[in-house]
Amino acid sequence: MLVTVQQHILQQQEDQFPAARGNFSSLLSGMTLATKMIQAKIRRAGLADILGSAGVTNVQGETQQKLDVYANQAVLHCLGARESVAFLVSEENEQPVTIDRSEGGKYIVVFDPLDGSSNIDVNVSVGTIFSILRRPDGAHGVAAVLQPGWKQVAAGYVVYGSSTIFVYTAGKGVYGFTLEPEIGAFVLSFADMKMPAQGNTYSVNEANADSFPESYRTYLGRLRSRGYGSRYIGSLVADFHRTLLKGGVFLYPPTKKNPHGKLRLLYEANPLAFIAEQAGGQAISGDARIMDIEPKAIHERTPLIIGSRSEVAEFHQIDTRDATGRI
Ligand code: AHM
Ligand code: MG
Repeated sequence: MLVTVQQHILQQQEDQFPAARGNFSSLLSGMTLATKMIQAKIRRAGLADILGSAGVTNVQGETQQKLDVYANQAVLHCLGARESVAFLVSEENEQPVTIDRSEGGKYIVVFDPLDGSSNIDVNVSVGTIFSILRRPDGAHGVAAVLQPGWKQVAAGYVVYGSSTIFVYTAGKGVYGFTLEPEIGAFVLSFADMKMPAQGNTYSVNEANADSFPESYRTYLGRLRSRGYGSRYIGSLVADFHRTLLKGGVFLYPPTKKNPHGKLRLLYEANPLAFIAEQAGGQAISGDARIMDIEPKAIHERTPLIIGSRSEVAEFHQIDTRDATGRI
């Protein structure tokens, strides 16, 4: 019999959060509803007038696509109605969106509504990424949101690819669900996902290689000399999803243009790091575990090295050696 994401989440809630009284599952089902709305819109891109730029830039100074705006509104709308939510923090909003409730919500949801959106116009996979945190007692605003990744209660992503796949962890393994279009439900298709301990590809924007720190260039040279192949889509969710299934490593190093890397700690690196670790992989920023970093700002960026245990460990070894000058 089919297991839907709703059934699975309810089961996990009973096992893991017996006191949650439906709050947590209601929150995750708000997220699945939003992503179904987003995927329906994406499937119609090219038919309706929804491709292209919305004519404005977001807080990161990036051009917002019409679908960025729609996806952000869909998540705000679907989660804003859930009682358990206190704050919503989006890549597209400069400040947290506070859900004003007298009784106060218990959870904070941090998300990238449409990752890789510059790929939409050319029909390449894009995604949604989210991270769920507990609201510290009585905490408000930005201070409530600035928590290290190890405090995440759950995290997940959706990849809008040749099929639509929802992957999440609530700290007890990683589960993947495929949207069954006939019944409109996400159905369990990947139980207890494990990342291979080693792979044979690396994934990085190699056009920036001249401005990577030395340790990254040494590392990539070593992988190449051992016959690794290269795969890079330019949509983090899609590149990560492949790495989760096939193994290997994804990197976004510091570059001349982006000295702290390009990817955002709270709603890109942390949720994917949680999933990677739950699947037996690792995620570091160079010298630090991603989920140990104490964030200082909501839209903070971090270098990211994420993937199979073996490849991430090898990078760490080279990076540490370079930093200390020891062989
Ligand atoms: P976005 O969240 O604004 O779409 O930007 C993040 C995207 C990631 O999906 C992807 O890994 C990265 O940007 C690609 O960057 P680059 O074009 O520099 O390789
Ligand atoms: Mg993104």
